[in-house]
Amino acid sequence: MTAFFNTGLTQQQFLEEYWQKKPLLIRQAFTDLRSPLTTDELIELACEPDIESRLIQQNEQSGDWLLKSENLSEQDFEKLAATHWTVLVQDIDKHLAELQSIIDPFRFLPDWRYDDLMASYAPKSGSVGAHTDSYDVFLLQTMGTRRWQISDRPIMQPELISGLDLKILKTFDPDQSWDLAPGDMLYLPPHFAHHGVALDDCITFSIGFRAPSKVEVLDAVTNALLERNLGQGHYSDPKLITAQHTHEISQQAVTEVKQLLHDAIDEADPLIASALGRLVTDTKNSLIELAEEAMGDLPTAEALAMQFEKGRLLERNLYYRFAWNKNDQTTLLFCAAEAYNLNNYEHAILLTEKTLLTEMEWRLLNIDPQSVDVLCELIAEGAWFWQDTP
Ligand SMILES: [Mn+2]
Repeated sequence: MTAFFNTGLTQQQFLEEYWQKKPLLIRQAFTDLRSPLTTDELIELACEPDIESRLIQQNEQSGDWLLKSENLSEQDFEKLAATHWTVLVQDIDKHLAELQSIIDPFRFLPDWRYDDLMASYAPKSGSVGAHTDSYDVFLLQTMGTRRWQISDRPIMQPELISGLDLKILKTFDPDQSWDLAPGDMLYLPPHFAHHGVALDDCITFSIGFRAPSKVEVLDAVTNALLERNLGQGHYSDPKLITAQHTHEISQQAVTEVKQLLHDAIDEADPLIASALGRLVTDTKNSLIELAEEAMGDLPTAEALAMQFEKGRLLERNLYYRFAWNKNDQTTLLFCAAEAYNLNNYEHAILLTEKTLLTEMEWRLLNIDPQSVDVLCELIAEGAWFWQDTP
């Protein structure tokens, strides 16, 4: 049984008692934590054109909010007040590979549920306002102190301040308030209102987990049916009765259509795992350009063998998402919204969990030409790339 930080809970107990159910404050989840990045480094990342970031200011007098989410530049930061602003940078776990170690203690949660590590800096009184998220999140303080106020139950249909680009609650009555120091961490299930205000210069890491919505899954399943020319059966009504009014859509017809939808989902049953895998490994829009920088020609197995013999290493591209699924017949590996067939699920583990492939892993993969083909395709895709030789 693996411990869940220093809570006295096992990871399984955390899942049973808190995950998606209720908040959990963990004092000193990370002991002796020193912020892995400085304020200047964070601002520098925020100003990179390819990196998704936001600058949020609040007018101290009026309380009005101002959001800038594109083309952030150093000049934006020079003009800021001493207090009441915050800068947020998404996906820093991918931009700075060394931050993967912060994510490691969360690997007991399925990777396909994981979204990103967001870092935010705020001087005193900086905040993004009280809000809810549809995400599970772990809020880890890495520098300074932030006061988190939260509601102790989910708010499913929050009333928002209108006319803002930000989703800020109209009213917020906190039930709890905690001051988080470096190393302290707060877990919040989806829809729990929260409001974090910097008490001094502070950096907070948000380790966020996502979940697909019903319509996203429906869309993915519909596309899977269409690709295979399935789901083509039409509505039928062999028990039709005479219409009283010729333009009426009867309630009976609506019931039949509902059944038609259920039938379509049943027909899609063998495709659901693949549709889900492709959906959840789709590359984030904001990361596509960075991800595809590593794209190249389709290599041959012989070329791969030669490179590995030279001692070269293949590195996994952190901008891509990977997942796999195994049933009685086959193993599917997913990457960048594509599905690849494998004979061997152990090879799926290698190709999705390892960050580096050496000649040793190559020898394991090379027993199955199917696995080698998939690796070749992943290299062409840029999902695995040759590390520069020093
Ligand atoms: Mn939030």
